[in-house]
Amino acid sequence: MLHSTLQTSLHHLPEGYALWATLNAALQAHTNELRIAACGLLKAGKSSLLNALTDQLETEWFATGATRTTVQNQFLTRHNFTFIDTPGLDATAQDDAEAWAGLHQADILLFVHHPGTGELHREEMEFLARLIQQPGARQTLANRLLVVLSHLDSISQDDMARIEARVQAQIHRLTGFQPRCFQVSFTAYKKGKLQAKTALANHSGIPALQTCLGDPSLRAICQSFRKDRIRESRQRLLDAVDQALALRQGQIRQLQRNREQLERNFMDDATRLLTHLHSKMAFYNQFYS
Ligand SMILES: Nc1nc2c(ncn2[C@@H]2O[C@H](COP(=O)(O)OP(=O)(O)O)[C@@H](O)[C@H]2O)c(=O)[nH]1
Ligand SMILES: [Mg+2]
Repeated sequence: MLHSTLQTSLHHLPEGYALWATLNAALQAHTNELRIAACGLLKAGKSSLLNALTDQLETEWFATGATRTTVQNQFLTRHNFTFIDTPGLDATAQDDAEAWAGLHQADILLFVHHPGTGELHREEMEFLARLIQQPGARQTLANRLLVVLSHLDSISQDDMARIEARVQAQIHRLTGFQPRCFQVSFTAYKKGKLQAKTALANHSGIPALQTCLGDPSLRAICQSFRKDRIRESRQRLLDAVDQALALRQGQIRQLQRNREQLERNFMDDATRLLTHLHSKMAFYNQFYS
């Protein structure tokens, strides 16, 4: 619960609560283990991917399914990371708000796309456009955003390569960079692991993603991102305060000008009245004296 004075102050800022919440999330996340969030459309394969990365192949900590299963962010800490599953981006406005609350705490973003649905959809492009605008995002997003194409098992190699090239081109046009891209199969990984078929598990693409996540250079990039995120969130809040103050000062100056004008009008009226009364008095004095 916010302190009531702060609450009242935020109320006067446009987007005040959102700016404060972003800064707060950045400050809270600062000392925690690195956070990896899966994001993407409904049924892209987000929850399945996180189950693979957190060894939840049979237990499925992150509920999967053909319907809208994740409506709240889900967290699980494993292998020195906290994994965050977020609701699908194309479901409801409430799901979107919840997903963004999770993404504001994330360091590494697994952007999961189902290549069976073709290239990136409008909602995915809009999401990426918003992502690049997040505080501190621009400097390091090229390294922290990992594109994951799921369903490698059910799509031909040619189609997979074609979709990957298209997705990369779309992201490059939007952001100016080409993120790393991983083609994965959750089902191949699960089968490979549960049946001790190492080649199949390796072929699933999940181990390559795990190696990338464990890379110390990615860790270092995330640490620098956290500092950028705090600095820029704080700056945006301060800028909003400055803008609100400038607006108020302008309004006060205008009110002062109005008051001065009213005073001048009043004095003019009063002077006219007095002059009029004096002349009348002079007239009556002359008449009756
Ligand atoms: N064949 C295949 N099915 C997958 C793969 N990844 C996910 N699925 C299935 O796709 C459906 C949606 O997956 P889910 O992880 O719940 O997607 P989410 O909505 O993005 O979390 C589920 O029925 C999964 O079993 C994959 O790599 N290969
Ligand atoms: Mg899910």
